[in-house]
Amino acid sequence: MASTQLQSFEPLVFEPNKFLQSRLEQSPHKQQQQEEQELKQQEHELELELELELEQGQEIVADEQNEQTFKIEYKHPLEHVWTLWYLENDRTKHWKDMLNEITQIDSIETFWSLYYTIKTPSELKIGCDYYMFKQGIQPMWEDEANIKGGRWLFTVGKSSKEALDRIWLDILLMMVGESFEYANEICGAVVNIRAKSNKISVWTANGTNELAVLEIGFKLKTLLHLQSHNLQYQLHSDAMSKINSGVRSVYSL
Ligand code: MGP
Repeated sequence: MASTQLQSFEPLVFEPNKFLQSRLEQSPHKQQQQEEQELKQQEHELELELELELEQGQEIVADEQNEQTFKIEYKHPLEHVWTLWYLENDRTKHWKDMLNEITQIDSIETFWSLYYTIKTPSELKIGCDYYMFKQGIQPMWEDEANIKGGRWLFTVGKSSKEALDRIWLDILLMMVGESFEYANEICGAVVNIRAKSNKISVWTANGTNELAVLEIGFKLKTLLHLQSHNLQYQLHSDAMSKINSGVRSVYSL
C-alpha cells in the first residue's frame, strides 16, 4: 500500500523565482498597482480627448452620479437668427427669382465662419447684392414686416473697396449685436454693387416711427463715421410706386 502511494508522487522541485513571481502577481499590492496604472491611462486618454474637443469648441461634462459623459456645443447665440441672401443679376429672370437664400446665422461663431467663407462686397461682380435680414423677413418691399417701412440709404464711392467692406461689416455687427436703441425696428441691411456707385441701406419696419428712424439714422452716421456721406430715408411705398423719377427722401442726415 505504502509503495503505490509513493509511486504516484511527482518529485517536488522548488523554483524560487517562479514562486516569487506568481505570489507577487496574486498579491493585493500588485493588483492595486495594475489598477492604478489602468486608471492613469484612462485619465490620460480622457485628457487628450478633452483637449481635442475643446479645440473644436465643445466641452465634455461628466455626470458623476450617472457615470455619463455629455458633449456641450460652445456657441454664443445671437438675440435674433439672421438670414443671408444673395442676388446675382440675370436679365432673363424676374427680380424676385434672382434672390437666393444662402444660410441662417444664429451664433457669433456661425457669423464669423460665414463671414470668412464668402466674398466681401468689394469682391462681388457688378449687379450683385447681399441682403441680411432677420429670419422670417423676406428682403423685399412687399413682405409684411417691410411694407410700412423704409430704408436709410447712402452711396459708397467706387474708389474705396476697403471702406465698402468695413462699413458693411460694421453694419452687420451693429445689427447682430443689437446696437440700436430701437433694434426691434431693424429688418435688415442691403449692399448693392453697381457700376456708377455702390449702395448700402438699412431697412426699418415703420417709416412713421420718427424717433426710431432718426435714432437709427444718427447712430449709423456717427458710429460708421459717415460724416462726409449723405444719408437719405426713403419709404418703400414710394419706391414701389416710383415710375421714372427718383424716390423722394423723408429725412436726410
Ligand atoms: P435695386 O436693385 O434696389 O436698385 O432695384 P438699382 O439696381 O440700383 O436700381 P434703381 O431702380 O434703384 O435705379 C432695381 C429694381 O429691382 C427695382 O426697380 C425693382 O424693379 C426691383 N426691386 C428691387 N427691390 C428691392 C425690390 C423689391 O423689394 N420688390 C420688388 N418687387 N422689386 C424690387
